[in-house]
Amino acid sequence: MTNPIDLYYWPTPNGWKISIALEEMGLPYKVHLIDINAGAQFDAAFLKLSPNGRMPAIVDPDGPDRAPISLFESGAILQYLARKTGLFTARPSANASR
Ligand SMILES: N[C@@H](CCC(=O)N[C@@H](CS)C(=O)NCC(=O)O)C(=O)O
Repeated sequence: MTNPIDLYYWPTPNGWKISIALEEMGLPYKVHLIDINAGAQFDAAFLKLSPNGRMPAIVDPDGPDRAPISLFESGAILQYLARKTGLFTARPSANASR
């Protein structure tokens, strides 16, 4: 079992893409709501994770070389999760944990 991934999320199609991927990949995760209607995407702490001021973003405490990594942009997050798990990709897993 890997440590939970932190998912910075609001229920929009871009947010759903990542929550669906995490569910289908069987990865544990914790949801942190980023209320984009209230401007939470512009909070300084969130901008450190997602400098373009958009959700979704993730922090994986078990990134490459077991070091934490943060990612933003849903396409980049999906590619990272696919490579981490070896699921939904034709490429071999670089960091298989399951
Ligand atoms: N290209 C980005 C787009 C993400 C995006 O547009 N997020 C929107 C919600 S779906 C957002 O955070 N909007 C807040 C804003 O623009 O202030 C991705 O695929 O992750």
